Amino acid sequence: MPLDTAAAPTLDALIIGAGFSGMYQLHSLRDRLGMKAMVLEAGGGVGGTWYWNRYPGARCDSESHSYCYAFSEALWREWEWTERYPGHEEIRRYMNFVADRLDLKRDIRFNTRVIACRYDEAANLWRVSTETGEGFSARYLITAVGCLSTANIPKIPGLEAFQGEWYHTGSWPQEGVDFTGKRVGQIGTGSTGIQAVPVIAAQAGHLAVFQRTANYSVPARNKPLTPEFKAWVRDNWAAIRETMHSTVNGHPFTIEDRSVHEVSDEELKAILEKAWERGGLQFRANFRDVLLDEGANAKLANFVKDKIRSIVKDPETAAKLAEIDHPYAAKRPPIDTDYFEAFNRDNVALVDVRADPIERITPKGVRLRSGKEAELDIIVFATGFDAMTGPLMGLNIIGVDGKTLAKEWEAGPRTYLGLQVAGFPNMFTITGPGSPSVLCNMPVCIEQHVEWITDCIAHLRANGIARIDTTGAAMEDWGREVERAANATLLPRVPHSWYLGANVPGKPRVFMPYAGGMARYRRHCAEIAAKGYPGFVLERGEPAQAAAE
Ligand code: N01
Repeated sequence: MPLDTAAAPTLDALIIGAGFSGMYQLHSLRDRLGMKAMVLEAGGGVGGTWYWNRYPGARCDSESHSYCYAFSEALWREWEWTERYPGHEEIRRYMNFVADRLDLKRDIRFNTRVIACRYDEAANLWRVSTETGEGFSARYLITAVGCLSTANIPKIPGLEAFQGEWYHTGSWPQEGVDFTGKRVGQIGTGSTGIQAVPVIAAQAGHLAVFQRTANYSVPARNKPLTPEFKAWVRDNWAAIRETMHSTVNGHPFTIEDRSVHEVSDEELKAILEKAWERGGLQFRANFRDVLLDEGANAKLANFVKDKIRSIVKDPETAAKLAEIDHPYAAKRPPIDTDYFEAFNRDNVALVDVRADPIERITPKGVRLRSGKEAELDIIVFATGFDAMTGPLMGLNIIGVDGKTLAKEWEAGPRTYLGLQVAGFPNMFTITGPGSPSVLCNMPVCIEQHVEWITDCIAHLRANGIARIDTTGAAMEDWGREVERAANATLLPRVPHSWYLGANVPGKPRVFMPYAGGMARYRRHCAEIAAKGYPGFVLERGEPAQAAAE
């Protein structure tokens, strides 16, 4: 494994990843604190997960005016979104706009994949190596690698001998894929698969959708934004930001303070019909107890199942699509544009691979246990990600006394606040396991983490502190809080959820994100900083900074 040489540049901070988090972290450390910072990015451009996610129908489920940076009113006012939900091309255009506006690209090394990070205790530096053999060293290491960026490609025997083409949605070819007239098989019906089906179906000769777990979905009701709405967004930065900061999931809408049980069946139906017409993730925000109370949840779940049965014309297909085995929104709730409607097309077939599992991939297609074989030209894996821990494991991180993050997390991730891991000093993990991350509108939780880390580093530099680490005890305490918060909801009750790591064979089953809500988490982190960082170990020392070039 290549290691850096003595001639390698010494930086104050090295940031891995140029998505929402890495870009804002670079801006904060370089332009606010005056530090020498650099971003290493595997992709050929900015965008992080959006650099790779270019599959048909790829679009964010957060509304565009909330899926952007909110730290600067100037930036906010300069950019105008065109649709209710931003498509992947528009998100990349936005990320490039921000990178250019803040002059970030000069400190981002693209096409540079990090393969190893080692803490050099004697020098109190992180030494980082890349795939091409380059080495870097820095006082602080900040991982900005995202939560959903390591593709999960199931190990189905025979894939290597498949004679057609195959793709994973999370690393889609830049030039796109031409489905015209092709026989396509899509494996996976999560948020991604549900977005892709109608778009692929409109182009392909035939589409077979391999469904293992039936899923809820609510219409997105995407639409172009009106000039009035755009003007309202531009002029209401402070109020929208305040709402996003005060809500559980960092979205720009609040959760109604009423129980499903408080309303009559007629009222419930009227509320849900209206919410269905309005569309989007706020469907679940009509009641406070959707994720807290099984009975309340079942009423919403039944409403969605009825909708599925009313949309899908073939009763057998409708029954399979509506045979959902988990509470509504206990897995990440998808939203869609004509997903269920796609099954009314003559060229779309649902294949129930829970009843008849995929046995192998043959040179010609996919064979099921029953012996049935679907002949395919293209297989699309919409099979999700090795979420939250996968991207960090790919960095091969080694801390004090040669301990590896892989070994430390053998039984599941342990962190303090999702921000630090004991024995890995001066390393911060943006949206790490144990933080709200994937349960929150991402830019909101990213901004909170970046700002907290920046304030923390400013504090260390101002007080001559050379090393910050956390302790096993702090991680234990926080782990208990993460568990308590999860168990107060219906979220951990889904055995096949990626929140629990259950989608990756052999991965320990630990509920990874913090379910206590973004607003509560934000207050807690602020309190920790205000009290002088209890739970962290701060060591004085030579506050060496990177040499000027
Ligand atoms: O992945 P998933 P995703 N045989 O893991 C199936 C975010 N996102 O890419 O449920 C057959 O949810 C698997 O079946 P099962 C969002 O946070 C955001 O869709 O394990 N099937 C499931 O149906 C989301 O939650 C946006 O039984 C197999 C599917 O593949 C996260 O990304 C847009 C299989 C995987 O679903 C991940 O979503 C899209 C096998 N061997 C996604 N292995 C935004 O809006 C897996 N499956 C920002």
